[in-house]
Amino acid sequence: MEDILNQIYFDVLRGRQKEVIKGVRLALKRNIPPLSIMNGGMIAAMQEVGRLFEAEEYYVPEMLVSARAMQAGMNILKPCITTKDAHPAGKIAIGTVEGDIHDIGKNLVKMMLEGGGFEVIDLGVDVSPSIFISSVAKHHVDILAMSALITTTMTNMRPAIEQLEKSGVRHQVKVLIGGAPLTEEYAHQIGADGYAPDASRAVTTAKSLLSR
Ligand code: B1M
Repeated sequence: MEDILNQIYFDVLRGRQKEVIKGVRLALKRNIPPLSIMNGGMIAAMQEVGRLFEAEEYYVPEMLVSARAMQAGMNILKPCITTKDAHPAGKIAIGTVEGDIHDIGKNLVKMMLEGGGFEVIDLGVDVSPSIFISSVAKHHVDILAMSALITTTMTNMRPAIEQLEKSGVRHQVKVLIGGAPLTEEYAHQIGADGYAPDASRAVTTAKSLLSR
């Protein structure tokens, strides 16, 4: 198991898309759990990509090819993680905040939420507060989920929550936030209802928000 995960790790790190696809298929064939492939192989590699970028050993093009390789691997894993439930646990609109185009984490959270029985509307990336707000009325969602990966874009969550209040729809939805630079404390500061540090905890937090 270690060998295959290591191989996937290095293939994501080097941005070798075809090899990642082959590696993930092989790992599934050998009954390695999808979440181990995700966490032990691909997410670990993206963390290293971030470290190399900070150390100026990787630049944006390298980050991008690694991101594409990871996305290709996630596409293979998706059917193993997601389910379509006739009676969804709730409806969630998810998006990456304005100014931010990072979507790997957001897509992973989406996948896990679907696996947890939620119906998920994907608003995409660079989502303005007004799009978040209009999704509440348009899709009748129970939860608005916002992701941010950059310290300068996470600040766009507060205006979205403020606009929800101004539009008079704040009471209709719970707000869940997450992304690498965020914290529980920040969630309290901006008036969000919940914070999750990773995709699995996004599912448990979403469920607990709806049972309150
Ligand atoms: Co960017 N980038 N990037 N990048 N990038 C980071 C975020 C950075 C930390 C790298 C670094 O310096 N170490 C840094 C931000 C620094 C800061 O905050 N001040 C950074 C930068 C600076 C930039 C640019 C500005 C670079 C430039 O142009 N000079 C630029 C910004 C573009 C923009 O958004 N406007 C940029 C661009 C890019 C690429 C396009 C090349 C690419 C993204 C491709 C894509 O997403 N389709 C990219 C990548 C790949 C990264 C790193 C290397 C990896 C991100 C990732 O996918 N991680 C990243 C470094 C790092 O994270 N170590 C970095 C894997 C993913 C599974 O984890 O997204 O954290 P993550 O999601 C986790 C949790 O955070 C959580 O669950 C997920 C998994 O369990 N989570 C939630 C996420 N959303 C959630 C929502 C929830 C709950 C949990 O509820 C709603």
